[in-house]
Amino acid sequence: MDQDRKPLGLNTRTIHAGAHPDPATGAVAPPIYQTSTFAFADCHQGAARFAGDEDGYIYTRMGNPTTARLEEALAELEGGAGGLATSSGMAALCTVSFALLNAGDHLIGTSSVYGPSRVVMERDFARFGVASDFVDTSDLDAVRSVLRPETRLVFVETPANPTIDLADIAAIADVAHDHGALLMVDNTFATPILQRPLALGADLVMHSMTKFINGHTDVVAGMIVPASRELLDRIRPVHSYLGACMDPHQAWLALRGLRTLGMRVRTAQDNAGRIAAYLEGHPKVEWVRYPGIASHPQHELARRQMDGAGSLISFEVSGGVDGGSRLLDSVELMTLAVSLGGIETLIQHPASMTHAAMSRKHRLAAGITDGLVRVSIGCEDVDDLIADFEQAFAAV
Ligand code: LCS
Repeated sequence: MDQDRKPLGLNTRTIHAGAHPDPATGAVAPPIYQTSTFAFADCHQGAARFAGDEDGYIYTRMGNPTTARLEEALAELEGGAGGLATSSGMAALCTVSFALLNAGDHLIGTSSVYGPSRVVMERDFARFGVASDFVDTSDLDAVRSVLRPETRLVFVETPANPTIDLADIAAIADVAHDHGALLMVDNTFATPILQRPLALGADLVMHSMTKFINGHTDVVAGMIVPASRELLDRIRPVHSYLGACMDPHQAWLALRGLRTLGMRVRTAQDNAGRIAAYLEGHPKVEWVRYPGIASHPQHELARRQMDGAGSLISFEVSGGVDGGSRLLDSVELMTLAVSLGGIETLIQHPASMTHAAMSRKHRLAAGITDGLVRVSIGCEDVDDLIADFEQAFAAV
């Protein structure tokens, strides 16, 4: 490309990354290579591919052309060395950890992460000798206070699920690197449209692509994007052997969803800004947590680190759990369901749903109060969403 040309914008790249006409047919939409295996021309070629001396596909668990387009697209958008597509967000987290951690190592995580992410790291990794501490990563001193010589990984979710707390990625990257640890950021809530952790110093990004990237509530999928070729090469064999790989049809759906990511994120974010202000002014709401409003404790960090506040809001209804349950049982247009980041608005109660597997003590320490309600604002007409809140609040 012409050196003097302005770099392409994020929306343009979201639409074009990994998109090239099919070499065999010219098909503009990506073909779904729904095959488990790929024929070799002869034994020499099979051996050369296994030895890594020749490029080409072998077996879909080890790589597939449809999945490769999605990996290429995410690597480009996150600014990484490559992508490794996984069957789910949880599979991404487990694959990275399995590849990079050993017995005797220690990891630090955000106290308010997606409940199962914490449970697997805290409880299951402990069975393999990996110790962990989960702290409020919006507080740099809290991160420093649990560092050990054997800390190998700092895992940050920002914005965090479901408290919507933010962590300063650049500052934590410095702390981690000073202690010889890697920083991985779960960028599910922000997506590369709003936040690019690798440019801020993180070593790895992971996604639950089940959420915004696919965006249509019809796929479970994940992605790992290491910053360096060295990390990619360390994780790739484990990704291939562990078997948490992506199916080509799943990859095709996620690619199709990815192409409209920019528009969906912006529409949902505009709606969320209006709804956060509406909730903040509502007499039956105790508090609202949304990075786009001045009352958010890391509002300034959001402005510095993110290109927008996103579309996840948490709040507490007056009357605690009871008030919240009445609201959730009364919504009509919004759907009472876990997950997030789809085109439709989903509302849920973390203490009894997504974060129920965490102990109540850990939930409260992480700021996940019993009455916290999380809403993922979608792309509906915002007045319709506000009307739904109005009628549901009338029941509280
Ligand atoms: N990371 C974050 C930030 C998540 O929100 C989730 C799922 C995961 C990782 C795991 O991804 P999965 O394996 O489901 O693709 N979060 C969910 C939630 O809040 N409600 O239902 C799932």
